[in-house]
Amino acid sequence: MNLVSRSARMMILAAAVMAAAPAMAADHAVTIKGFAFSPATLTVAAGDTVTFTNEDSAPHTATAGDGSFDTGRLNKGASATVTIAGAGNHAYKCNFHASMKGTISAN
Ligand SMILES: [Cu+2]
Repeated sequence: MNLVSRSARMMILAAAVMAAAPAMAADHAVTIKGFAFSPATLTVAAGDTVTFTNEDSAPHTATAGDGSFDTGRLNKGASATVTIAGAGNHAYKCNFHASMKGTISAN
């Protein structure tokens, strides 16, 4: 076997492995700062994860109204990663501050 054919075989093998593997879930970031979620609206693919990080001194949560995710209490500097399993629009809020709202739309 010469080097060219070995290289071609490796490329074919790699392509086959990539095609067989399920789509990789992406991670998205939401920052909580100044008593607001940023970005407040976010579109993801179902199965993706979202990491919420609290940069405020006050504790916050990101709690979906439909129960699909909940970070629980995030103290200053804390973060939590949730999986957005279901498609649709998931409105969420902070359990401690009713004015803090966001929406994650999953396709
Ligand atoms: Cu809050």
